[in-house]
Amino acid sequence: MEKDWRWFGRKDRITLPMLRQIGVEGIVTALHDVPIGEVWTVAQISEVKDFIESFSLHWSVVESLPVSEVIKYAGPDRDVLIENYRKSLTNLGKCGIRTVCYNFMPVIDWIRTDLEYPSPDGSTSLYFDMAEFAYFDIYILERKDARKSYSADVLRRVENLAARFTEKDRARLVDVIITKTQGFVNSNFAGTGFDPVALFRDMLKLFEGITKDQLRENLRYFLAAVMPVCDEYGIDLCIHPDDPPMPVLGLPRIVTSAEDIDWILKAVDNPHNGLTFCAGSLSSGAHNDLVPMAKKFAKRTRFVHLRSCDVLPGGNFVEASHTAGRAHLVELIRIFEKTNPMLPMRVDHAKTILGDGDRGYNPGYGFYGRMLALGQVDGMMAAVRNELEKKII
Ligand code: DNO
Repeated sequence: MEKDWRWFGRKDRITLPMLRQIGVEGIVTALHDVPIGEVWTVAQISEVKDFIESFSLHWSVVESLPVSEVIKYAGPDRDVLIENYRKSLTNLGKCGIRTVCYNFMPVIDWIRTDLEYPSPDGSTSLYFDMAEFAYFDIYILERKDARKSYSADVLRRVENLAARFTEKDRARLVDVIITKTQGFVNSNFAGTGFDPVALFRDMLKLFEGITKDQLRENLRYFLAAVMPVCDEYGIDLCIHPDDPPMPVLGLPRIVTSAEDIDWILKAVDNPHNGLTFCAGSLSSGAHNDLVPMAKKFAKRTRFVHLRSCDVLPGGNFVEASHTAGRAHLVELIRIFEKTNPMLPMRVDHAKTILGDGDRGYNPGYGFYGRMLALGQVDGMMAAVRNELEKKII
């Protein structure tokens, strides 16, 4: 697979010359400053593309071209927003960019409750605690009927938290779940000058009454409308799984399992309707068995995120090292290398090590942690290529 790296643009303190030295081949990035729903112009895209190329790298994948909430809940303006999306895809196509990742998670993208969960070795990892998340839902968002979404055991743990949580703990949860985790991937929550909880509540209202089936239909409608542009320019649009892969905050989620992915790929059966195989998101759901999933979907996989999770009791999970956890990255690499050795791949999040946490990087996107992970994955890929050459596998 092609060794790619998520780079957050000129403001990123990890520079393109640094990436060249560690063997990165392709760049994954987006026009992070363009608000969701606005058209990406050829001028804006070319400017970033030329900058990347001036360092002898190339812009391999767009992550993400975000889908407006209006499209997800099928609001009255959805056709206008879909037309804008088609224009952005056209402009990317004109600039020669052929792989575009997106997601269809309503309101909230990826979710963690702790960005500095300590490991015995002194490193830290990204962590999800179901009870803390339920506390956020019940006691901070105060969502109506929120308690019905959780088991008796989780609710018991929530009451324990409620008995001891201070204002500082509550503020930390809002900061982690909304500001720090969403801020850099979702321009709806970027910047300052708004009340994150109030905004969150307003956005949740937009999806009141939307079922899983309706959300699926809204995705089908969107895909049917954008596929002709993908066909014209040869663009692979690849949906990112929901992270974590389960319904949250009373919202449906539709990219959580093999059955969901199968539905999406069949609903619009076009090779440009592809998958981002995010091993990290999928492995955080105990119901997902990644090796058979990779085998089943390898042919429609257009982009790979390599990362692994350990699922813990009570619905909690922690991001593991790239050589451990339940994702079985070496097996996944065997499958993807065999199917398409040119597939773009990035290592995704990694552990925070060696002072990465003090350098102002986006959570999960430190330098040393990802460099170590890339080295581990590079080694696995080299071994797998050797097996393939010798026809061992
Ligand atoms: C977080 C990421 C996600 C991902 C988007 C793709 O680190 O994995 O934000 O980029 O969901 O659309």
